[in-house]
Amino acid sequence: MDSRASARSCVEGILYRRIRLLLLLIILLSVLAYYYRSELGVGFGYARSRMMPDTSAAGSRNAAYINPWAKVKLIPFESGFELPVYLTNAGDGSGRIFVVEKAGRIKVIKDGETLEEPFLDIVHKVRSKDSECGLLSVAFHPRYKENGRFFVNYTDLEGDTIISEFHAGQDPDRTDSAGERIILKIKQPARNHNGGQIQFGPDGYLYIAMGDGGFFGDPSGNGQNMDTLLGKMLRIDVDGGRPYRIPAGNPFKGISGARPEIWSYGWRNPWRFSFDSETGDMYIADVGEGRWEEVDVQPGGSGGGQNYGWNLLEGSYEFKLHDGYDTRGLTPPVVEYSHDEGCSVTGGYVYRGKASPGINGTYFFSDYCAGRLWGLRKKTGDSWEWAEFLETGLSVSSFGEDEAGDLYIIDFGKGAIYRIAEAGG
Ligand SMILES: [Ca+2]
Repeated sequence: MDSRASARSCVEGILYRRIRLLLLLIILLSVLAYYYRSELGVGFGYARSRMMPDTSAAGSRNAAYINPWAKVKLIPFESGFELPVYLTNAGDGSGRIFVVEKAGRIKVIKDGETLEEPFLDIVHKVRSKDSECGLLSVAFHPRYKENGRFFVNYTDLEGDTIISEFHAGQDPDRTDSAGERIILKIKQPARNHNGGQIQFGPDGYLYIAMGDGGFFGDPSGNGQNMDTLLGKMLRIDVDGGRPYRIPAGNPFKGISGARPEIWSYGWRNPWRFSFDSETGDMYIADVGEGRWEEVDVQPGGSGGGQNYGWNLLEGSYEFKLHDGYDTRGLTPPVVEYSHDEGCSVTGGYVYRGKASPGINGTYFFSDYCAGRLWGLRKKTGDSWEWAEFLETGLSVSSFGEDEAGDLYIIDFGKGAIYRIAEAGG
């Protein structure tokens, strides 16, 4: 072999190794991109158009899509927040609004002004660097005014879910983070699908939405496994017993092989849910896998125990349905939309404020990628209609409600909050 040929083969060798390295890098990046295309981690522009199945496996109670029944606008309310993921009120007559920042802070808006010092700061306890981890929500006890108790949901430094209680301090706008009492710790197998919302129901019990624990497609089948709290809606009584008591009416209490905390099951990642303050109906927005986003509605006083389908179904369509499975026992969504229209549903609230009568009874929700403001309302019986009210252009992480029943929409990316109001009214 002469020196030129040897140089060439050497160059070819280097080139070959580089191509191999490049291919490996592309494969690695693709895997990472897929893994992180999660509920709060947009930006990879993953495939939006998918093959759509032509038949629903679970039957349909799907809402009819119509023109909006009112004109709605967004009024800039407050900004300057750092990755806000939730907003709520304390129900204590103070009129304050509490904004949850993902890193582990709760800020207070008082008399229209954001206080510099946070209401709660647990940044040192929270793992927030992954897109679906962090301080995810706060719920004030229905008698917060008397007892000062409030509850948070966050991922701890190991990435596990913590539901814990804090107590208001001397200064009503500041809380000592040392006074934490952990109510529930739930091991998380992966960084994604941690659920997020906690909320007191009209029955005074604390509801906790738990995602399926993550990875893809619910590999352990947690959504349908009654022996785990993952992939479930939980209901606990924080007023009786320590750390909590199982309410007498919980549907799986006393059933062997089932965790008594379970209120409903078959959830993938119910990031946001709420109760209609007038009817007690529960609205749950469950984030889909690769094709279907959904909103489910459970009538007030239903008694719980419903199976919402995951991972047998995604939306009302087959996902990992066993041969011959009778889907009649599964509760299909009221609204489902494909990934041609969004990527991750963000559940909101039913409007029951006084200021905008044209949207009374309308449940507002959105999508983190698409930013459309949708409304859903019940017609008669179990028939529903939904409509697009606005194209907001926001990356909607959550909605929130103040003491007057006014609703807010949160832009995660820009850290801004808008109030939803009827336009021209
Ligand atoms: Ca479902």
